Amino acid sequence: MKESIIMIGANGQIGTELAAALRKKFGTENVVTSDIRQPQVFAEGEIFETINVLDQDALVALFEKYKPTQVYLLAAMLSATGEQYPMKAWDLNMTGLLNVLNLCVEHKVQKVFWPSSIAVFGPNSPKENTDQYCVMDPNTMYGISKLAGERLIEYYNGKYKLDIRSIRYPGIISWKAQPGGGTTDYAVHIFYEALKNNRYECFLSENTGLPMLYMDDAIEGTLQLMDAPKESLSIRSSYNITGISFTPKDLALEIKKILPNFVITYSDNDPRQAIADSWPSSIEDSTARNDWGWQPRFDLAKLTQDMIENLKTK
Ligand code: AKB
Repeated sequence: MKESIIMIGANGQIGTELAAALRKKFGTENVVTSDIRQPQVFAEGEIFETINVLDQDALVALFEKYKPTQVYLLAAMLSATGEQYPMKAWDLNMTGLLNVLNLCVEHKVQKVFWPSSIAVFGPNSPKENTDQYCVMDPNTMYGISKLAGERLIEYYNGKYKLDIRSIRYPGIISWKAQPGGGTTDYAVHIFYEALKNNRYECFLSENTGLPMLYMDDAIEGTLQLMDAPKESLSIRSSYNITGISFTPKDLALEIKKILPNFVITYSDNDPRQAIADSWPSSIEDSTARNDWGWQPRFDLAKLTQDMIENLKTK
């Protein structure tokens, strides 16, 4: 059967690359991307609609026009910006999700993807190898909205049989599109600054460990989850997945192996430190491995090399 795919919030770090992967897999003519603003680059044949996910009428029109079989909802405000604008974060992350969930039920959409985050964990969650199920007490508006979203998608799956699938993304490292407004963003900015100025002032302290994932693995994992047979999915909230866990110091040492003159310094008193301190430093992902064969390929050395090679020629 021919797919009709809609991605909402497609211009961000993940959307940019996930949309490209979906176009390659399903055909450019079968993937409609949308965002609140036009993308900067626009390839021939790509279909784009300017949509605010909070605009109910515009969303209804989008669904009626394209009659989607699959929907990817990526529009969200991330952790650091969410702390600056908590009410806006709640509204975008929750009202946006509910708007899309209700339309997906109404239009009998076959499969839906919505990303959660390691931000669903909080200060009382285990710090190391954080389990799929454990104490979850997020203390950021972003984390609270993601945890509420997880409860909602499981509810919609049970009550309306909506086949919605989700991953708790850790920090995502990539070179094609920059992240914005997150706490894990340092792990991307560091590469730009290392290549441009040979130095980087990190907003997190040197020993702040966080779970991370290279974009290639994130995209492959997302497509794999969306392809998995329904019966194999034991989690209907959101799956823990991880690639590698490292600290700013570990990453700086790896960069120095390729750029020996690179210098990292650390700033004090950045509000993002408290967010990072409330999150796990590593997470456990055996359920994703068992249910749908999750298996990351990039370790710290490989991702560092790939980032530097690609950014040098960008
Ligand atoms: C953030 O830092 O807010 C995001 C995330 C971990 O969800 N990258």
